[in-house]
Amino acid sequence: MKDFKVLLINCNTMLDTLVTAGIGILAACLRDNDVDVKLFDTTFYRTADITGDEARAAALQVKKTDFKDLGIEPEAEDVFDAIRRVTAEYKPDLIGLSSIEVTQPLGFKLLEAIQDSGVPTIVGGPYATFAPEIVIKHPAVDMVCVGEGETPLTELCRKMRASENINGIANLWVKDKTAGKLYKNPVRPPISLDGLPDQDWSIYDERRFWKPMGGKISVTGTFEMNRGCPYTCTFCINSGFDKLYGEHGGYYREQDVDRLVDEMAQKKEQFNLVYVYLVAESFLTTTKARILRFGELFNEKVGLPFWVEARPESITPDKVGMLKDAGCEGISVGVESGNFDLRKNVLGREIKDETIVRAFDLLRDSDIRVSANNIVGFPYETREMIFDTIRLDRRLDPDGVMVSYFSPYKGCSLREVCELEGYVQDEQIAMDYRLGPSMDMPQMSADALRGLHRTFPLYVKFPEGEWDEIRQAESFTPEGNEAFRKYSERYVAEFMS
Ligand code: B12
Ligand code: SF4
Repeated sequence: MKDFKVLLINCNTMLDTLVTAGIGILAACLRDNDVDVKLFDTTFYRTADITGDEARAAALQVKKTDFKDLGIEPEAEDVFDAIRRVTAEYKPDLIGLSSIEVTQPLGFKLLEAIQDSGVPTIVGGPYATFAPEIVIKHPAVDMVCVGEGETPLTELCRKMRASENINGIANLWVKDKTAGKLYKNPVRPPISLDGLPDQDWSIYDERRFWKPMGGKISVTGTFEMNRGCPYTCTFCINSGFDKLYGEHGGYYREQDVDRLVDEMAQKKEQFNLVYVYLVAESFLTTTKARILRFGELFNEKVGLPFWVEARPESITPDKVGMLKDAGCEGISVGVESGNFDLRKNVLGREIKDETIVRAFDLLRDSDIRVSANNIVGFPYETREMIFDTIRLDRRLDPDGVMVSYFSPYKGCSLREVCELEGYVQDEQIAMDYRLGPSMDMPQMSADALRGLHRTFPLYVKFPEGEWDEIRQAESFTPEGNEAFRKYSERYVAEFMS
């Protein structure tokens, strides 16, 4: 056992199995610096009443998955007893919590449960990055990592091990409880992705690679192809990263394709992967040469089905051809809203309807499965505007109709607008966008939005002549629920089997 030990906590939403690239990379960086790492993973503990996948199935987005049938069941042990037990057994020198906004409340409770241990704690991830002043205030938190963690975390471990002063480490906010001081250090330039080690997956339970898909399990690996995105849509965290890393020339970087495919090939063998999830938030927004190179190498060395996300204007005939040749099985295209003015003026996406329609036409001619990603519940968005999205989706006729609630997460520039309008408070945690709306707005109440959200796919797929009946299914009365139940059965039979 090495002489410096870090307990990393992956504070994840319940039974969302897909692994996150960030933790695997952090673990590898620590290991390369001779630090011992153990992972405490909340994924398989009972931390919620309903899983994200269950919520998605109830809103007609994905096929219903019975996790029990797939051999995935929450642990019997209480998550707080478990973290106390693991901390007492492992005796770490540092505890590093990785969380996002929706898991931050659980993260705080986990740190409170082990506060007596006296082990220093550091919190990282998107919420810590964009709400450091909220996170550092918590009595169980000693340090916060703003932005990328690879270099600051390893520097912290090196300094702690050597008993050196840790107050000046770039990216870190450090609380000195004895002196009653807070050190807020600036963010260092973004790291070169080519210099990073491969993800260390030895820290994970093998069930973390079991991703339910279409009612069965696929052993899936997550790989980071790009970090960030060249765009800055206001509802997305990349608008925040762009600002945070502005003085360093921005946040977007691309991973070397040769290196990435080599890592995939090696992990495919080691972990028996059958599916690949690529972290590339706008996969096709890059050079043709890069996609071509990826396709050739991926086919030759990996040859697994994969799924990508793309912006409509990046979808061109030659890029679709390249995707097909590379074995791409599914693509999610960001439609977001069907109202051009809202897209342009509120969301920062000046994309014409015709461009979106052309993209879907191109994809229809390939045999790649296409989903339209829609969002409802933006500030200023009215019922009529949501119907613009429904009408646009009807023109697009995608295989999958995905609809999420807009959640004003910290870091997204639209969060600031929502706070100014008083729709959300500074310290309010925005909800998981599969589960429900975070805001009750004058032009769109939370209840009205819930009703439109659950019926959205019905409006898209069923004839307009049935819209009056579908409208009944928007209401949460016994009659409304019964109408929704009947329509759901039809929808699942006709469009999801
Ligand atoms: C891939 C991805 C997923 C994957 C994988 C899960 C994951 N958490 O990575 C899947 C599809 C499962 C997923 C699901 C969800 N996601 Co997601 N996801 C992403 C995405 C696109 C990339 C994440 C990534 O791999 N980045 C690359 C790695 C290297 O960066 P990283 O994880 O942030 O880690 C770095 C730093 O944050 C820091 N760090 C992280 N942890 C720690 C810990 C310590 C101790 C330290 C020192 C540093 C540190 O160091 C890391 C290396 O530099 C981001 C968007 C984005 N650009 O961040 C959204 C994002 C993280 N997701 C988000 C959300 C909301 C969700 C869901 C709730 C959505 C949903 N309803 O399905 C679920 C929840 C699951 C969960 N608990 O994470 C939000 C979070 C918003 C927020 N402010 O908190 C983001 C930011 C997207 C957005 N809306 O803008 N997601
Ligand atoms: S929404 Fe998509 S295209 Fe826009 S900034 Fe985010 S990842 Fe990029």
